[in-house]
Amino acid sequence: MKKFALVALSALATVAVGTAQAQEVRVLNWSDYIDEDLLEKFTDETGIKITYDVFDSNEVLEAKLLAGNSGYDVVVPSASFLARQIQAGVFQQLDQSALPNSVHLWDEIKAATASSDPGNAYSINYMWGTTGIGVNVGMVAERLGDDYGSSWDLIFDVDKISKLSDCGVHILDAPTEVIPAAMNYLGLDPTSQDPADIEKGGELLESIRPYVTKFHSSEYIDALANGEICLALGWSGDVFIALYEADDADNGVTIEYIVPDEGALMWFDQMAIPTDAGNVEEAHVFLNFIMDPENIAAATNYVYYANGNVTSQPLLDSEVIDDPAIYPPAETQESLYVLQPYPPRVQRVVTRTWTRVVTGS
Ligand code: N2P
Repeated sequence: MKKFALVALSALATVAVGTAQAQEVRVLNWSDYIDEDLLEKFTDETGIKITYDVFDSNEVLEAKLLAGNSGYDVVVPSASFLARQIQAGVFQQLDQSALPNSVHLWDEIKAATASSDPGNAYSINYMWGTTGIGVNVGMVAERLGDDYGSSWDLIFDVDKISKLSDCGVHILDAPTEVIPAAMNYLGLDPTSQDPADIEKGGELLESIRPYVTKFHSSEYIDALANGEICLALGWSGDVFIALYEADDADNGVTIEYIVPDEGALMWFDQMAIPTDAGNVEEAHVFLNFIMDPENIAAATNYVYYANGNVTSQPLLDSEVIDDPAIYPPAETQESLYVLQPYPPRVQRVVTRTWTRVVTGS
């Protein structure tokens, strides 16, 4: 009898351990986008194991999601891509009752993301930012003079970029962000979905292509910080990571992030749960953890991107919340534009134009 009781007990224990181990969440987020200590904190607090992978392209994420069975429970597309993915049935509606921390979300950002995700039914904002220019101050001043300004002409004026080519230029491999920036520089509406406008943006990009060292969306952080390149068309927080990396290394490199005078793209990265996610409950626990003001403040303080959580703002370092290039004041916001998703027909024009720019064919 005693023996039986022991066996039964150990069977129970095995079941309990088995259940605890099965609790996991698989997250696919942008590279260089979180303080890894937060992931440890999540597992410590919830007992849920986390698998965390990274990507650096909306197009690559979209291909994975449309193929189905991505194996992920939480993914982070930009809002302008999310809208099309919702329509394609890629995501499930969030269970709001499992997300009490959503009371901390910032109405202004919720209003902006609602145009891609009506009622914010499928996603929560993780971070938002701008697509602008990272500059190595010393190297650029040496070639263009101290008054090199804050215009997109650093990238799009052949006369300027050709003088910077020798110190290294990276441009994001992000067609739906870079082509509209070129259109904007030409005085066209950057949000235009007219193929003729998109092709004009492409032609401008082809004219500067000989001076571009690389089209890539994450290597520029270290390259800027080490002084390997002097100019990058990149994302706000990434340039700030490079800025503070160089500062810490005390390597003589000074980096500046510019929101160009002519205006820039303001984008929103949204956390969402795929329809075929295997760990839906745990995914909600993760989203709720991210919306805890203390946690999202720690993430923002680490990656220098603004977030969509209003309660987190008093917890932000002043070098973040008070920097107009991270949390742009109203007057800067007026020059920012937001992209709507391209219908498939126009998306194909964007993709074809971009292939021509990058491969020269
Ligand atoms: C993080 C880049 C995310 C911004 N390194 C692009 N949506």
